[in-house]
Amino acid sequence: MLNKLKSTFQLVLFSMIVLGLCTTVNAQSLEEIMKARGLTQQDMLAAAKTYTPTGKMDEYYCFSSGGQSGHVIAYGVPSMKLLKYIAVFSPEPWQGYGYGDVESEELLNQGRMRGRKITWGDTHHPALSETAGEYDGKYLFINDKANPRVAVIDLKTFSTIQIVPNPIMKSEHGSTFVTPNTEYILEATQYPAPFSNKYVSLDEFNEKYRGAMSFWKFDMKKGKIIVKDSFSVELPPYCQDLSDSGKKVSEGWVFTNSFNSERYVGGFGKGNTKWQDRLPFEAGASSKDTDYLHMINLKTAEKLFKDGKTTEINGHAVITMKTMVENNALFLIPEPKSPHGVMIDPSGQYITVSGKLDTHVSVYDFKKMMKLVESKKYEGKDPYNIPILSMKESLHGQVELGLGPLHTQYDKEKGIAYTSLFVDSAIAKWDYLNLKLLEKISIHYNVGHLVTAEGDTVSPDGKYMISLNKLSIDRFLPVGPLHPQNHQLIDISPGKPMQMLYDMPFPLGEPHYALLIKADKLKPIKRYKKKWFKNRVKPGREKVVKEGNQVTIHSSLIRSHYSPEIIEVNVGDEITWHITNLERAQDETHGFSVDLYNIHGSLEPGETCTFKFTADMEGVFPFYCTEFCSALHLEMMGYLLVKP
Ligand code: CUK
Ligand code: CUA
Repeated sequence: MLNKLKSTFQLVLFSMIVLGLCTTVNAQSLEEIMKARGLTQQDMLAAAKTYTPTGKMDEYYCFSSGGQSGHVIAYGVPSMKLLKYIAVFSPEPWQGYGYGDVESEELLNQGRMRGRKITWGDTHHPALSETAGEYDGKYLFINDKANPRVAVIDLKTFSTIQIVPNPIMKSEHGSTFVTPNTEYILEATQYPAPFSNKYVSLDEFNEKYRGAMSFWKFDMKKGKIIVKDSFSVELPPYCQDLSDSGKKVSEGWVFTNSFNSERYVGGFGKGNTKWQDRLPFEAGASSKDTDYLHMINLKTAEKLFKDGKTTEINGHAVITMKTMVENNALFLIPEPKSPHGVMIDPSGQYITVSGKLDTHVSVYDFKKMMKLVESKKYEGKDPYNIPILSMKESLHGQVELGLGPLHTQYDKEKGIAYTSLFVDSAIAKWDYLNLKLLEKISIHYNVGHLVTAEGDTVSPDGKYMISLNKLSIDRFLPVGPLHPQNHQLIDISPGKPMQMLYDMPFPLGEPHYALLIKADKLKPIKRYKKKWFKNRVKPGREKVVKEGNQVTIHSSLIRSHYSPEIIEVNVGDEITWHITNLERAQDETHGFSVDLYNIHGSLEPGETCTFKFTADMEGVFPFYCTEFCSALHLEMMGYLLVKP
C-alpha cells in the first residue's frame, strides 16, 4: 500500500524504478494513477518487472504448444507480448501456409495419414534441440496427439520444415522430447491400438493392441528427421503418458509413465445398454493403486535396430518387447496410479513422477534403479514378461505436496523443483533432495504444465516460471462460454516468496507444454538467401511460357508492382506461378491473392514461392498484394483473365 511508503524520497525512488526514468517523475501523478486504478504496491512492482518499453527486447522466448489450433505460439518473456503463430499442422493464411503455395502444400502432404490429408493437429509438447543437454536455439519440435505426427520447425525462419507421420500409432502423447544431443526425438503412444491398420476386436485387446515408443533419428546438419534411421520399441497396451530422456548419469535411457495398466476397455456401448452396467473407462482405468514407469535402454535398442533385430510393420522397424526383454533393455517400476508427468532433474539422477490421484510426488533415484537392473533383482514380471523393479527400492522418497500433482520443472538452485497442483490450483516449490515442501503459490485456475526458464535442461536459469492454466474463469473480459486460457507469469527469484506478475489470455487453443529459452540463443534471419530457391526469378527475366494447356508464369514483385501484371489464359489451363519477392529491405513482405481461387501466399523478403492451380473458372480475377507494404499498396495488383 502507498501509505507504507514512508517518505516522498522513497516514493520518488520507487516511481523511478517503476517508470524506468532517469529523471524525477511526478510522484503525485503516480500516486493518483495507483489510486484511480486501485493498484497496490505489489501491482506496481509486478508492472515494473514485466513492463518492456517500446523498442526494448525481452529476455526470453516462450514457445507454447497451440493445442487444437495445430500451431505453435511464440511470445516474449517477461513482457508476455505475442510474437508469432507458427503454422505447423493447420493451414494458416497470413503465412501463406496451405493456400496453394507448393512448398507448404508439400509439407501438409507429408503429414498425410493413410492417404488422407489432415488439416489440424492437437499440439501438446514442444521440444528444443539440445547440444550437451543445453538448448542450442536451432530447431523446435512439436507433436500432434490426435493424428500421431511430429514436426520440425527451423528457428532461423520460425517456419515448419518437416512433418513425419507415425506409421504404427493411432494416437500419441509422450512427445516431443529429445536426447541430450538431439540424436533422437521421442514419441510415445497414448491410447493402445493394433499396429496394423486392420480391425481388431476389443476382445483381443491384451494380445493385439499395443503401445510403443518411437525414436526419430534427427540429423542436426540437415535439420531433418531421417525416417529410415528411425525405429520403435513395442510396449504393452498400457496408456503410455509422458516421456523424458535421461541426461548426464542417466543418458542413454528413456522413461515414460503410463495409466490404465489395468488394460480396462470400457464401458457403456458394447452390448451394455446402461452405462451403470459397466464401469466407464475412467473408473476402470484407476482401480489399481499403481501403474508402471517404463524404463528403456536406448543404447541397447539402437544397437538392436542397427543389427537388424527388428520386425517390419507398415514399412517401419519395430523391436518387439520380447527382444527388448531378452536383451535386458526394458523394465517397469510401479508408480502411484494414473500419473501425469515424468521429469528428470538437471543431474539426471532424480526422476519425479506425480500420481494425479495421489497427494504425493515420488522421486525415483536412477542409481538405485540401475543397481536393481544390474543385479537382475526383480520383484516380478508383468503379463508380457517384462521385469518389474521394486518401487520401494527404486525410490529416493515421496513428498506430500497437495491435490492433483501433475508436472515438475527445475530451478537454478540445486534440489529445488516446482510441481503443478491441478486440483489445488497452486504450484508447490519443494526440495526434492531433502523431500520438503517449501512454499505454495495460488494460480487461476487449474494448472496443467508449468515451465521454468530452461527448466528441463542440465542448467535451468530460475528467474521466471509460467503456469499454463486450463481455466481462466473470471480473469478476463467475458467472450461467451468459450474462455481463453490463462498463462500466468511468476517471479521465482531466489530468497523471495514467489510473486505473480502477469496474466496473459491465450485465445487460440489449449496449450499443454511450453518452453522458455534465452533470446540471445536464437539467430533468426531477416531475409531469405537467393541460393535457397531453384525457381527464383531474376529481375528483367519475368515471362509467361505457354505449352499447350501448361502455363508457367515467372514473376517478380517489389514495391509496388507485380511483373507481369496482366495474365491471360484459357479455361482449363494448368498454372504454375513462380513468384520472387526481390525486396532486400527488412520486413517488406508482400502478399499474393487470386480472388475466388482460394490462393494466398506470403512472399517474404528474398523468398520465392510457387503456386499451382487449374484455371477452371472463366472470368476476370484481380490478384493483389495483401500486405500494406507501401503508400501505393492498393495499386500493387494485376488481372488474371480466364477466357472461355
Ligand atoms: S499434457 Cu498432454 S494432456 Cu499435461 Cu503434457 Cu495436457
Ligand atoms: Cu506489396 Cu502491398
